[in-house]
Parts: sequence; structure tokens; C-alpha cells
Amino acid sequence: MRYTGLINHYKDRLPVDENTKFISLGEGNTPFIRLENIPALLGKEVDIYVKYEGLNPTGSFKDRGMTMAVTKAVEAGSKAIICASTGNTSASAAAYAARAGIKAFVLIPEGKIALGKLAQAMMHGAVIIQIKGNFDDGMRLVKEVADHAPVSIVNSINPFRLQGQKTAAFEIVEELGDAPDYHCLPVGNAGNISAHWMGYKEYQQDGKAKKTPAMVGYQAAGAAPFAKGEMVDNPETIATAIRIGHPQSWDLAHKVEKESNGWFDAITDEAILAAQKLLTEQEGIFCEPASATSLAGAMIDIKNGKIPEGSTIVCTLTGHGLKDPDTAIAQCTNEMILINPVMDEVKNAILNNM
Ligand code: AN7
Repeated sequence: MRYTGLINHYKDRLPVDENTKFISLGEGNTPFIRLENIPALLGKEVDIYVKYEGLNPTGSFKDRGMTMAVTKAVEAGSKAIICASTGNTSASAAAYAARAGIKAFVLIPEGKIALGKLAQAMMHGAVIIQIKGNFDDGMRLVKEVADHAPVSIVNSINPFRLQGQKTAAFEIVEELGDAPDYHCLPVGNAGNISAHWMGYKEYQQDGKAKKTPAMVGYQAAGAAPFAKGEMVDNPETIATAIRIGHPQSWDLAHKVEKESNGWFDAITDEAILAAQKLLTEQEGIFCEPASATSLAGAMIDIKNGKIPEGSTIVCTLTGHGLKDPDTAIAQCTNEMILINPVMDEVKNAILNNM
């Protein structure tokens, strides 16, 4: 049967009925890839899988929540949606609004969103409102303005977002036949880690999984309110997607940490970029910097034994590497070769670089 998106696939587990019109772009059902080369480099006996959420229709996991949020907004008669965003939510909101024939307003921090995400929001025709401030300012404004203008908020404080995003945990359990031992995610607002936990618990309660994983949230060191135990007023990181200092799902995520026996930690920008590069060079998988935070953190905790040998580990790669070409190119030191259009010069270029 043709796959037509996660709402249709999991409609028995989502808040929809036979009258709901699904607004879908075929999201979900993303590749689940076992790492072949990186575990050996770590010198540890571990099984690491990545859930490649960058292969959703707009290139990030946000589509899982957005298909639900926009479906429900349209069902409720809404003609416009609004979000604050570090980039991916705005790209996704813009695309699903276009699909639904409604308007999208996106608030983004001026100059601090990756180029690909900006291109998406512009192409899909969203109204782009740049803020002379950061994501946290945008989020505060969105919550305020929603009481004064006819717009539905589609940030992850919208509970339908988490409902859609929990389906990633379902897919992982179906792939592995059970939950993994550890599930590592990059954390910004902590909506995604909370949604995954909902999904794992639901599958365990229904007997589809025997266990639940320890949920491990990694943040960029300059934007790590969970690891620090307090809000951060001026978050900074190269991983602009998770440049968030006042997470919206603060209480929810602390519950997840406790219930799942998980933890939060902070990862330096250097380690994040190194993990992004390692994944592209060693495994052929290109994710954006924020996404590599999950693997960067997992590698540290595998090496120090906090994640023990024999474990099955899933790392979510939340967004595609093409989202942020500037950061990608800036960290590549390999020189390009320029030649005259003659065979000898190509031949030499090959033989000198074998
Ligand atoms: C690639 O787009 O918050 O912990 O406004 O784009 O659920 O917030 C993005 C978040 C991880 C963090 N990885 O997820 C936004 C936004 C990528 C992201 C996160 C984001 P949450």
C-alpha cells in the first residue's frame, strides 16, 4: 500500500477521526541506519543506529509535528499559523501552510538562521518577521500576540506537535523489535525528547515494546540550560537550530529525565562539528550541526563508560546537512583542484591523490 504520511499510518494512535482532512507531505518513515565504521573507531562493542530525520519532506523532524499541528489548525477553521523558530520549524510551517492553503507567519532571529531554512521559508511564501533578538524573544512574542490576532501557534507548546513527533519512537521500536537501551537527542526546547518518551511509553504500555530506553539529551555548551540547571539568557552556538536558552518544555523534559533514568549534558561546538564531519566521512550521512550533537554526546559517554558496552543506542539526526551549507563549507579544509580542460591534467589530479 502507498505510504501517505504518518497521520494516516498511525491514525489509531493520533487525535484524528474519519472526518479529519490530513494535511500531509508524506512525512515519517525515515531511514534507520546502523553505523558500520564509527563504533570500531571508538574501540567499543556497541550497536549505534541513527534515525535520519533529515529525510523528512522539509529536511527535519519538525514535519512529524507540523503535519498534526496544521491538520488540527485547519480542522478548527484556522486561516493562519504562527511560530517562532531557529529555522526548521519555520521551514516546516511554511511548507504545510502552503499545502493547506493558509498563511504562515514566522518569527526568526535576524541573521542567525541557516541559509537553507531561510530559502525554504521564503520559497513557500511565509511572511517572515525578523527579530532583533533571539529565539526566546520570538517565542515570548508569539505567545503574546496569539491573544491579539487570529493565528494558531504551531510551536511545540501546541500539544498536537508532540503527538505527531511521538511516531518516531514507534518506527524505531518496529525496526528493532523493541526499544533501544539508550536514545540520544539534541535538545533545544525539549519538545522532541518529550515526544519520543511519550511514544516509547505508549508502545510499552500496549505490549509493543518490552522496555523503554534511557533518554539522553545533549545541548550545545553555550546554550545548555538543562545541563546547567538554569535558564540561559544569551545562548550562543554554531548549531543555530538549538541556540535556545529558555526551553519551552522545561518541566516535561525533567520528568522524562527522571522517569527514563536518563541525563542531560553539554557538548562543545568543536565536538559537535567533529561528530558532524565524522558521520559524513565515515558513514556517508550528512546532518546539520545541531543534529550531530546527539552522536557527539553519545560518543563521549560511550568512551567514558556511562553508556556501557553491549548497549543498543539510537541517535536522532534531526535535520539534513544541506540546511546549513555555510557551516559545512567553512569547516572543510580539503582544497579543490583547478585544471585546464585537458586529459593529462585530470589524470595527474587522480594519480596524485589516490
Ligand atoms: C535540527 O526550528 O526549535 O528540543 O525553531 O531544528 O524539540 O526543540 C528547532 C529545534 C534539534 C531541538 N535539532 O529540538 C526551531 C527549533 C534541530 C532543530 C532541535 C531543533 P527540540
